[in-house]
Amino acid sequence: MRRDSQGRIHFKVVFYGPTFAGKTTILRRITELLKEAAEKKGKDIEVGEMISFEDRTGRTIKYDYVPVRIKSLIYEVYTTPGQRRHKFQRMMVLKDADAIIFVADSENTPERREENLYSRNELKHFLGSKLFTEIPVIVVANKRDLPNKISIAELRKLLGLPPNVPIFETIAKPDSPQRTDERIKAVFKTAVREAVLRKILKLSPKLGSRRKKE
Ligand SMILES: Nc1nc2c(ncn2[C@@H]2O[C@H](COP(=O)(O)OP(=O)(O)O)[C@@H](O)[C@H]2O)c(=O)[nH]1
Ligand SMILES: [Mg+2]
Repeated sequence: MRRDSQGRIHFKVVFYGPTFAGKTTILRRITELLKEAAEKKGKDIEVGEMISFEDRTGRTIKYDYVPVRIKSLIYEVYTTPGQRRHKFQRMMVLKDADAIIFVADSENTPERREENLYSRNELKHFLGSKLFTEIPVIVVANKRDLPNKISIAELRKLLGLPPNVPIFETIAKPDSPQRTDERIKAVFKTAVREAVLRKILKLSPKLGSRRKKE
């Protein structure tokens, strides 16, 4: 979270996960959906242009980025490049994240399972004990349209997720008739809500202890 020179508060939301899981595709769809909402809701929502740094095959090499204003708060949304060799770049994008959206690939092959696990372990390595505590993580199982998809129970076990962490099942593929727009919206809404809530609780610990007792 940071405050700009005009006093506006910015939150940083970062998409993380293995290469090819669908991070860029999901952010692109979120941008489109928010633009539709902005047309309807007028002054409450403002969406910038999404910037992407990709190689010739469409792989993210630095990050994707889109700024979004909802009412008085600004969300700066990034994706990380998933290929293993871009580790340093991922660390830079992750810096000061207020919420993370971890996108796992549901394809059930040994290679993709291994990529999911590698990415999850790397995130743990970067964030240590802050993972799931200080920094909220929203977990997405994308590509639920695939016939050979990993079961949610197996994915939960593979990623070692605490039982209270939900998994959002999505289909983001642009030409799929099954595309799960509502679920994709819910992923974004949950991420921004968690980012803001976590900060409020941190700034007023009394409120946090009251919340726990309830
Ligand atoms: N089958 C299927 N393919 C998807 C889905 N979402 C994205 N893709 C495809 O997966 C590939 C990688 O997506 P991309 O967003 O570039 O992945 P990233 O590396 O995580 O940013 C692209 O060909 C997408 O069209 C999905 O829900 N189902
Ligand atoms: Mg990408």
